[in-house]
Amino acid sequence: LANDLVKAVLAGERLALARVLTQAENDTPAGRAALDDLFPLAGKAHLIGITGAPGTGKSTLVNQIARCFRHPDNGAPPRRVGIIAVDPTSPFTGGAILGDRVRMRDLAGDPGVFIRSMATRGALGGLARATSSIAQVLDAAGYDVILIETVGAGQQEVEIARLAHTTIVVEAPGLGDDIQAIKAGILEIADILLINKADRPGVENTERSLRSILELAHTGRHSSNPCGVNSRSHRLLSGFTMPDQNEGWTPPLLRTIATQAIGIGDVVLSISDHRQYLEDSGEWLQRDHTRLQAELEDRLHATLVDQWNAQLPEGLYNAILARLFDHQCSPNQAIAELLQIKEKA
Ligand SMILES: Nc1nc2c(ncn2[C@@H]2O[C@H](COP(=O)(O)OP(=O)(O)O)[C@@H](O)[C@H]2O)c(=O)[nH]1
Ligand SMILES: [Mg+2]
Repeated sequence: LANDLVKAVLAGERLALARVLTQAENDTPAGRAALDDLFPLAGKAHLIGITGAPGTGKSTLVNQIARCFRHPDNGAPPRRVGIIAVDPTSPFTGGAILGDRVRMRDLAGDPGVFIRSMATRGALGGLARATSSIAQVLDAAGYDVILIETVGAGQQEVEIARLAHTTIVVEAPGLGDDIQAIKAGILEIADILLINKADRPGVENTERSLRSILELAHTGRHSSNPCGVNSRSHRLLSGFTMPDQNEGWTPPLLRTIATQAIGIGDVVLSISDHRQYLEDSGEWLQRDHTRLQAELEDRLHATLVDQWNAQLPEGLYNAILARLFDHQCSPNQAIAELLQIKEKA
């Protein structure tokens, strides 16, 4: 069945694509089988993350950027565009998702565009995993450019940025900009920095504070590890040196007015400049490899924990946890005991 569905996806059937995406997102056996079949065809798409605080205009920008890729004004062939809207702010109502659909309505009916909205369910790692699966399916299905919109909330951005070849950070005037930017700590992951809503008062202030933060961030590049792996993966990745992110690339700071389609051409130019830079420097491959290794290890961790959980005698975990709470055993002793049981089983 997975195979027929995969054939339909490759034949360009949108309903089949939607079904495979749902299965991949939910990590069902059928979804995994489809991904196994599709994976050899993935690895060509340009993954572009668009991140920033709610209301900065990300969805409007995504809509405009997608239109630019669909209707290039330099005579280049149109690119097929996949859009993944990740919205952890509305897991229950779906309100924001509906809003995004409305904002992206210009693209509706274009067979070269596929829009996928996701709500988060549960864990952070789960979201990154599901987003990655969805990107792989769209990539294999022949979408050249995949725009991934995420709401700025800190750690989440770093996780999703690890997925992307190019990360666009969106700011807007009047959102308590500088403090917000520092707090979110997402400027360091920016390959392209946008000040959207440039029609609003306060643009100069925003630009000034962003410039100073940007300079700081890039002086500290070598000591920081903006797209580094989380501590959970440190052991397996310890022999793996992170490339010096963005050495040789200075993130441009651009102004846009997404609602009037102003400045979008420059954004798309910067995107293709960045792609060129990634390819010339070898970073394109490095980023791909870092991403795949991180995904492998993330899934490995999850699988091992699941397997271990399945073997664990009922109630043992809680019993050991209670002893830990009472300081009758240390965390390390608790682990030793939990793993010993598994070996005996
Ligand atoms: N004045 C102004 N409003 C904008 C601009 N871009 C987006 N908006 C508006 O800002 C609101 C939030 O936009 P949206 O794209 O949903 O932001 P998101 O939450 O970051 O995805 C909407 O009402 C947009 O119409 C802009 O450049 N200028
Ligand atoms: Mg949005």
